[in-house]
Amino acid sequence: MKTSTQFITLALTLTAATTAHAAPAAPVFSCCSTEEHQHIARPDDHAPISVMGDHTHSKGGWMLSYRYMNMQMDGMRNGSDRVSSSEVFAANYAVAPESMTMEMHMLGAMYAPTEKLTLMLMANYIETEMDNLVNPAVAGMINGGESGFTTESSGLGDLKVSALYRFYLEDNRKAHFGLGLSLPTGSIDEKDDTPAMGGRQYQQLPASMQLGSGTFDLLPSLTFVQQFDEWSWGSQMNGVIRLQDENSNDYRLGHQFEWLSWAGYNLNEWLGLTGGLSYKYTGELEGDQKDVNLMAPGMRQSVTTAFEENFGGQRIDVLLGVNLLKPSGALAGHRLSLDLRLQLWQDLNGYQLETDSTVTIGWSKAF
Ligand SMILES: [Cu+2]
Repeated sequence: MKTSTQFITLALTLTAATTAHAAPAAPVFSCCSTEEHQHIARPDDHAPISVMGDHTHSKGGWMLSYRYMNMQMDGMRNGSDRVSSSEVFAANYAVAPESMTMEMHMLGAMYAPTEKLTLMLMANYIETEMDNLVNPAVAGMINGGESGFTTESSGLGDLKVSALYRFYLEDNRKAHFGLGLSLPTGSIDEKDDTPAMGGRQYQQLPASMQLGSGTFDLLPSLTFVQQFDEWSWGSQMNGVIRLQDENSNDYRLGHQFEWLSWAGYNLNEWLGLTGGLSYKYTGELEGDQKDVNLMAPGMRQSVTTAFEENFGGQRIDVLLGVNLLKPSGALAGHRLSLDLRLQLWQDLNGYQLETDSTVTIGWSKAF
């Protein structure tokens, strides 16, 4: 009963928490505290595992992490409305994406050379798979009469280097900003067998199936966290700014902006629950994607993902997660986390696959 009351209080105070001084705040910071405080890790030291750059480390602190992410996209939208494949065909496209899975394996390292500065490095390996439907009116001409086909790509993604600087620490509140650089190490030249006049051909895949952005991207962020005895909350704004007008394939992905807030509640010293909301804006792709076919038989457009107007949009997700932490003993400092993002609302430019859910599972160990 006490627990449920606290949950309601937590939810109610989330939006007003900057001004909330309900209890005289004890200096409860652990992972990120100044040296005079005893280091006692707690489950909600970290935001939901899908949030990057949410915490900093004390001077000399290291952390290694592995995350696995699985994103499921199923069915198309135009704006915020669901559309069927026949509606996409009626809009003059020869091919409509049907569903897509993206899996990502992420290896991360963090190191704090000073009390205020934490450096981060993240490398990832991506696997994508997309099922497509072929317009029955052209299936005989470009796909041997088959109603669909699948494309795949896999390999290393873009390497990210970042610095987090904690500029504010007072009582139980802290804030840091981050500045990162995404290096174009991921391939943008992935190809697979796709339908063409006279049968399948090994062709350039559209941007949504490529493994990197192809551009140097700036990754700014600003994070605020406040911890109480049993719970905490935080808020982060982050962005992706493309630093180049086009990559080597003549296009660039849209800029991104995300604002998310979360709350964490510790059921005990090793188990914490997290919940939150995320708003994300993605701009349109710009440019024509080199070597991606635009035309199909009968004066039709090829596939929705070949056209820049079918990229970008806005979305709101709800985040639900668990943080498991071993505070002491043989496995002290090992952390297991799970985070589920579910779509509440999406408004997509043009015709695009909707993102239904993203699961992230992670392990980390601080030294
Ligand atoms: Cu860390």
